[in-house]
Amino acid sequence: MDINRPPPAGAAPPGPRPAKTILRALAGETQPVPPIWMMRQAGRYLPEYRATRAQAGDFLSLCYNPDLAAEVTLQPIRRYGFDAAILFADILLVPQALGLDLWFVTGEGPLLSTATTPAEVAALKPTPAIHDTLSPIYETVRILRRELPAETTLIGFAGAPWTVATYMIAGRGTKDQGPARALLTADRATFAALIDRVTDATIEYLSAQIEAGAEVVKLFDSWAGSLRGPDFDDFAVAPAAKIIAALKARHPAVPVIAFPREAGPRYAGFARATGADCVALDNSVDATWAAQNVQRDGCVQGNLAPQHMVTGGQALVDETRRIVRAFSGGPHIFNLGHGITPDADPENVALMVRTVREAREGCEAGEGR
Ligand code: 1CP
Repeated sequence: MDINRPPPAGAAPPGPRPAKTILRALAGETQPVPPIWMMRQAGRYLPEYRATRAQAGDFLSLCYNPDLAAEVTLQPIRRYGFDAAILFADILLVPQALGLDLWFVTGEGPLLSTATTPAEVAALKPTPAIHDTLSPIYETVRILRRELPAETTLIGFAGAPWTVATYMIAGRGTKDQGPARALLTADRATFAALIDRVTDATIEYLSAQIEAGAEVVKLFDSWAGSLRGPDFDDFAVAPAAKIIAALKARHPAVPVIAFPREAGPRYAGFARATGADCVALDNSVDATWAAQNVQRDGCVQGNLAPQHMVTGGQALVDETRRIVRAFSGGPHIFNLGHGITPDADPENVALMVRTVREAREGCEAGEGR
């Protein structure tokens, strides 16, 4: 067995070598060609996605329609042959399942009713009730496990409690997470109670996705970078550690990817502190630094700037090769540093996939070294 890194804390006990490339990377195996998928790989840059979304009517109807949600999950797999599919859903379905109102307004993003007072947090639905809203998502997972190619890994996901709470507090997306940071300062007890409620719901939501067939789960903490010092420990590290410990107790063989976006130096040690099997890196992180300071603890995922999917050309090829090389000494899953944007050119995605998969031939020929 070609496992050349110690498994991360909390990793599954040694067993037979997994067949799928992503699962091998997550088990700590260094592969000559890293497996690849892409954050937001289903989405508005694809004409076939726009057509299915129009058929569904609106974004939330698409999320809650298992046949159509499975269809848009499969579209990028058919087009590019990615090594993983990510369930089509959204992190804001959990606040909705906890009883908040949620709308997606075209051009404006999400709008929610809020939970910022002790009474409003107490009025959120009890955790087991989330499945009443979220059961169509589990059906999407079951359809996908039947329909995905045998070599493709299915990734389930949820937002991390801090990122989800920023929307439940502000009622919308915010640039600097100001309203959430203000509540954290003004009323830490209410803020912590909200984080606890989201943490418990996330454990049950991800467990249900795993029971329906998700093979890996990812925790998106897109706004982790706005937490500083002890707040990062209390509200990015601690909830992730609690969720991962609960999932590992129930589903020890299922790997977890954590994405504390813009954590900067706090990426180092994040896997050890939370028990994550893999840390996803945003594109502000230098790959050479991350290879030394993050990949030493296990698998990393990332981290090409999404802008290359808009601009393409030789810069895309050079930067893709540089990232593959930087992480070639350990377990790596190639990905973007954040989600692909709607103005991306689908041809550039194809060029990225080709470049990653040709990287080995390039290395053997001595190119790009
Ligand atoms: O108009 C449309 O069709 C909606 C655009 C869209 C899509 C395609 C939204 C609205 N959500 C999604 C799907 C989605 N969201 C997926 C599954 C699809 C895939 O990855 O292929 C996933 C994993 C997410 C996760 C998500 N939603 C995050 C975390 C990851 C990240 O990008 O940082 C966040 C922050 C959201 C909230 C959200 N949902 C949608 C929008 C426009 C936003 C962001 C709002 C903001 O910027 O504050």
